[in-house]
Amino acid sequence: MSNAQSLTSPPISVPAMTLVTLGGAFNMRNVSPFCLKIEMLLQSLNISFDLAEQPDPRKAPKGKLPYLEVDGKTLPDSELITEYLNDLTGGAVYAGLTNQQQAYGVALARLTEDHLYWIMVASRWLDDNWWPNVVDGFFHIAPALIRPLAAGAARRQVRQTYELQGLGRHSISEQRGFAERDLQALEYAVEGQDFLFGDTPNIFDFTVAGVMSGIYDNQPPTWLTQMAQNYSKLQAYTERVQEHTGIYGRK
Ligand SMILES: N[C@@H](CCC(=O)N[C@@H](CS)C(=O)NCC(=O)O)C(=O)O
Repeated sequence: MSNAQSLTSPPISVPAMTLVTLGGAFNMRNVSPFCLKIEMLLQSLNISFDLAEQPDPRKAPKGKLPYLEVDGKTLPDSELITEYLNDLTGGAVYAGLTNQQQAYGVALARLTEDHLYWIMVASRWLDDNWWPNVVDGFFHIAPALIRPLAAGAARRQVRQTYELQGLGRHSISEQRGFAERDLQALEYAVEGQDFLFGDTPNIFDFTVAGVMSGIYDNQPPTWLTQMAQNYSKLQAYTERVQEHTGIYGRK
């Protein structure tokens, strides 16, 4: 896909880029918050790019998606890609943000990507009722004969990682409590304003909306989707960010 539409600034001269993403699943076009965030960022910077899909993260440079192909090199990790794009554009990513806004933005990014994200992952992978959707969505590419084996091994790894992270050591009702507090904090952060810091969205909005799009739009709904639907201002905000960039997580 090529993007040439101007949102905020005139096109700048940049090297050809391909954003490699996880692709779609669960009725979503782009199922990875980190990939969606970078798609939104590239679009808002008015940088032309191609999109490619790699449904097997093990084949990505650090075993995770997204990564950016640029200048014959691969650049993994959405935060490192963000820093690269900020340098490339002479600081456009954080332009106009005060130090305090940036500090607050980083804190919200850590909340969504390093805490709430894991609850989202668990709500898909570790809920026995939802698990068949993961097998269909992520493992349909595996040959039918080894599909249950491959999916089961990956699920054990997710369970282990969730335990190690710490959230996996809590009961479901305690995990629900952590999720409520994250969602409430995000709703308080966005209520009464269009975007986090003014009338146009920036990288921190893309970060929050990337994760929230995954929570609101995966089909069928997870227990976390149902919980998040009680936060109507957060849902409206998530829609607003996607509408503004023209980049949606859902199909
Ligand atoms: N810190 C990384 C996280 C990326 C990430 O966790 N991507 C997920 C998809 S949403 C992934 O590739 N997971 C595969 C795995 O962990 O094995 C970033 O910001 O890019």
